[in-house]
This record gives sequence, structure tokens and C-alpha cells, in this order.
Amino acid sequence: MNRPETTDPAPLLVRALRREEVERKPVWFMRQAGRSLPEYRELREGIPMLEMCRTPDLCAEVTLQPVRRHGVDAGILFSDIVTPLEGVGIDVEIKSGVGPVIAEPFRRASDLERLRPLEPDADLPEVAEAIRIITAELGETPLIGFAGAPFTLASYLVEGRPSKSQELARAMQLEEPALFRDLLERLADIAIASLKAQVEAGVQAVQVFDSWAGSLSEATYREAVLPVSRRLFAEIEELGVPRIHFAVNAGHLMEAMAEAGSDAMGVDWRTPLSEARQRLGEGVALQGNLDPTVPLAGSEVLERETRALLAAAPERGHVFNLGHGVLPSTDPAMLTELVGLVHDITEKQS
Ligand code: 1CP
Repeated sequence: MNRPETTDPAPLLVRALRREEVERKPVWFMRQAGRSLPEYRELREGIPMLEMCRTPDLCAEVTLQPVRRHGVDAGILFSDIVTPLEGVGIDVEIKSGVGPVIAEPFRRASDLERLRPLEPDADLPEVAEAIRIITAELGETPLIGFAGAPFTLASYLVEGRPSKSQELARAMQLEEPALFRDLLERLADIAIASLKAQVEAGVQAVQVFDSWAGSLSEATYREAVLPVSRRLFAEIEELGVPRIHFAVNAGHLMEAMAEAGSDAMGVDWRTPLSEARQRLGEGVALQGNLDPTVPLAGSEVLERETRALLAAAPERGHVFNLGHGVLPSTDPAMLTELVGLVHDITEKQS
């Protein structure tokens, strides 16, 4: 695509996600762009989050900040899982200190009419424009694109705001399974369209965030969500980039989520990587999973915990990350230190 020659070796991140042998382990952080960085806070001042996502120059700058500062092995597009919803005309705002808030939450069948298909070229041209700027600046370092998984997006649309247990969404699934399924299918189509456009514009890996799937039982996940997520992963396979699937607090769903068919599973810090490897087998790469509070606890703890994690992590098919997003109170210097530690510890002598 935007790579000059097909003979170029793929980026380290892509090779690790394909479970190839690599010269050292790649590392990046979920939420590496954002409030932990003073340069981000300065740029964000007075600009609403979603407006920032729709301003290619600013979006590009914020995406590049953590790559420059920490030397991570990938950028992740600065956007949000609700950006495509705004793109199809849903009235959504990201409230500071709260998260996504939907003006008119989805409660009945007629609400589905508000969820038309996404046409990325017309609805979100700024995203592709930002990706083109970013990939030109990043050079060899790959850019990760992402989308919200159908269930997690549905939980915001139905609840109308962040919710701890997604009770309204889960009640809708129980009471009106056909309606809920229709909602998820439409959201899958939106995620697929968004991811296709991101790959066409130049992202070299994608992550699907089903952050809140962990509130479901395995039986409900398998019945209501898995078939839709499986279709999503099948439809983006042809894009030819590695696909990562991630949820929080979802250890009980690990096997079921892996059945959706991604190339890699993101693992939160509650499940040891050795256990994940044992339960999922060799066929899928793993990403994770340092507890995001470790970088708050000082250099000594950081080194001890990083060494312990790496000692128990699979040799092949592992991408180092936190078990969830960077906490806003994290000292960015600790993240820079962590990148250096992972590189030094995993570097192969050749
Ligand atoms: O650096 C990066 O990781 C890229 C930027 C990014 C990503 C990947 C943002 C910017 N959001 C996301 C994904 C996202 N958004 C997820 C999935 C990842 C996860 O599990 O954390 C989710 C659930 C959201 C929804 C969201 N957006 C929340 C969570 C609210 C809740 O339900 O608890 C919040 C707080 C936001 C706002 C947001 N998104 C991104 C940023 C930098 C912010 C904070 C905005 C601010 O500075 O006020």
C-alpha cells in the first residue's frame, strides 16, 4: 500500500503479531497518547476531544507525541471508539472526566433507524487524512488503527454514558434479543467500514476493543456477541493486517473471545500470560499485560515486575503492553524507562 517495496521486511510489531521470530520484543501502550503527557494537555487545552479527532494536524501531532518521547514500536491513531458513531450522525460528546455521553440513548427498535451505514470517505475524511500525515512522519514505525467492538459500542449507545456493569444493555439483550442482535450487526458493519478505511489509508495493524465484554457470562457472550464479532474479524481478514482483540476483566471469556478469530489476543493484567498461552495454545499471539499501576510504583518495582513478566511470557508471538490503558497520573518518564527495559531485556545477541 504505502510501503515502497514489497520486499521490505514487515515492521517488528507486525512480525511479532504474526508469531515470527524477532530480534527483540515490540512494545507500545494502550492510551499512550493522552493525559499522562504534558505536551498533550497543552495542545488539548480548550478543544473538545472529538473535534481534536477531526482535525488532521492535531490528531497527527498527538499520535506522534508518545512515539517521539518514548521510542515505542508503534503509534496508535488518536481517535476514540465513538468517532464513527459521530460520523453517522449520532449526537455524542466526550465529557471531560466522564467519557462518551449519548444525547438520546437507544432504547427501542425505532432507535436503530438512527444507525445508518458508515461511509468513511464522506463521513470521516479527516481520519484518512490524519493517517496519511502520521504514516509519512512515522517512517518505519507502524501505525495501529482501531475500532470499538459491537458489544462495547452498543453498551454506550444503550446506557447513554459510561456504566460499570452495562445493566441496561444486558437487560435489552435478555428482553429483546432480536433487536439487540440487529443493533450489534449494524455496529459491526460500522466497525468493518471504519477499519477498512483506516487500512486503506495506511495503518499496519488493527485492534478491536471489546473493553466491556467482561460483564457478560460466557454463555451470553457466546450466544449474543461471538457470532457478530466472528463476522467482524472474518470480514477484515482480507485487509491482510494483523488483528488484535482486547477486553478487560474478561479472563472467563478468553477462549470464547479467541474463537472470534483474531491473530492476537490482548490480555489484561489479571490473567498471567503463561495461563493465557496454556488456555489459547500456540496459534494466537498475545499482547500485554503489565498492571497499569506498576509504573506508579517506582523504578525498582518497574524493573522487577517487567523482568518477571518477560520471564513468564511466550518467546514468540508476544507484544509487550500494559494490561489496560496508561493511567492519567503516570509519570511519562517511567514509560520511557519501561520501553528501554523491554528492549534491553529482550534484545537478542546476534
Ligand atoms: O493513545 C491511545 O490509546 C489512542 C487514543 C484512544 C483510544 C484507543 C482514545 C482517546 N480512546 C481510545 C479507545 C477507547 N475509548 C476505549 C477502548 C479502550 C479502553 O478500554 O480504554 C473506550 C472504552 C473508550 C471510551 C472512552 N473514551 C472512555 C472510557 C469511559 C468509560 O466507559 O469508562 C473515555 C474516558 C474516553 C475519552 C478519551 N478517549 C481518548 C482520550 C485521550 C480520552 C480522554 C479525553 C480527555 O482528555 O478528556
